[in-house]
Amino acid sequence: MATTEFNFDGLVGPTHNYAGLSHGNVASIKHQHAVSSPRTAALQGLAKMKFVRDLGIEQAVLPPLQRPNLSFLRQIGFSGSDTDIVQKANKVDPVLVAVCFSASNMWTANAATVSPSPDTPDNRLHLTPANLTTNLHRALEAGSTTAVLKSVFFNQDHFAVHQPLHSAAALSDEGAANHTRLCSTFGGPGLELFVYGCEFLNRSRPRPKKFPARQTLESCQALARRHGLPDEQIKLIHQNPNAIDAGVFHNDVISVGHQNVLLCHQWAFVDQEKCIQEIKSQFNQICGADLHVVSLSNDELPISDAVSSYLFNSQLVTKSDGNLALICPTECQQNKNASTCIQKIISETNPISEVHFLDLRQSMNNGGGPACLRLRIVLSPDEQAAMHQKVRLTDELYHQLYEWVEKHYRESLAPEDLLDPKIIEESAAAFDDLATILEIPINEI
Ligand code: SUG
Repeated sequence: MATTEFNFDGLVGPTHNYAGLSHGNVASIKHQHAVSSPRTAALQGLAKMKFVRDLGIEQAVLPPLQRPNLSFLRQIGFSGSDTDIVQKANKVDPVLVAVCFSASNMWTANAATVSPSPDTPDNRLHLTPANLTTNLHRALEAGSTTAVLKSVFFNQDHFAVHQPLHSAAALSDEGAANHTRLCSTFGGPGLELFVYGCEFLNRSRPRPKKFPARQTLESCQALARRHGLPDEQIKLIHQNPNAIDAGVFHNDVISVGHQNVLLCHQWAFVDQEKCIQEIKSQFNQICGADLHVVSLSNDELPISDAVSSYLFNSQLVTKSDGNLALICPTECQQNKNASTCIQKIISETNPISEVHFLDLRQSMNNGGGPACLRLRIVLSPDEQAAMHQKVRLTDELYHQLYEWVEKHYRESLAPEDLLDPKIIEESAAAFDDLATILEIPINEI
């Protein structure tokens, strides 16, 4: 056993639906009110977890949060039976119902920012759950995600699970989707890139005009301070505001980094050439090696194709032979420019040697590709032994979860189905069973 990277994927919850809740997320808006398939969504997610594990990469699962979130409706003043409050909320605004049913915590790249122990002064793994302040349905995840992470990483000798940053626009934080750790070896020191969409307190700096910047400089600085990261091991990077306005609502829609590779679009960052040079030299100083930067021009991959294909939301993973594999959504195969770029990437001289395409259409329709569905956590052998063991994806757990989905999930879910009183009971039964399978009291969190 060595220090290695685990992918913690979010298990899709039984109320997965298309509500068009995310302003600035092109796919979410496009599929508003479409009929979803929670069962297919969950099985596609499980198939990805199994695929990654079968490549020889450590895989674990994070549970969905219990939905509908009826305590949210009660907290904003609705009263009566469970069924009553959903009906009452629907009369006020159906969006409130969609918010309380959203299964959005499946995108665990937004669960937290993670600094592994080789980077931190107290040699503990630090996690700060994201406050997800920008969107109401996502902001509701923060408290429960904190509780879930505390139950998985309960051992305080090894792990520090912080509280989310204050839920305020100036500290808006969307977690690992805007954070990348580069390194030579997982157990060696890393360079942590924090990408922000705006400087909230400095209005003179460029910011997007059309869509929200979901991550602020102020939150990035706070995260790095909290995790105790030395200045020389962090790089604060300004995301290109025009990219946000083109539908790049998180940095992981326009760049992906893994170990000694950074794959990005030419319009990912402000003042990109200078920024890349700085990242390269900082990487060299910390890791004593060269960083491979693979940059795609807008001629090769127009930004609209980057957004529709989600090429940069692919996962880069290290296989046991040391080569990197790119795990792309099938949309990349169907997009001519994306597929040409991928062929070029794997034939050029860089550590990426193979590509795999996975069908994640159910999640993609809400703007969630392969990389959105996973939270990367580097763990030493002692840390691996100290975390909650039931979340590690074994053959047994895969089969248990597969059967659990088949037993509890609906084949399809239309917007009006959220008003069906039976769905509340069905969902509660699913969470009771899941609590037993994962040995996490997810039904009480
Ligand atoms: O926050 N979609 C999510 C997608 C998150 C993708 N994550 C990363 N890029 N890492 C979001 O916009 C859509 C929900 C709806 O419309 O029903 C949604 O929340």
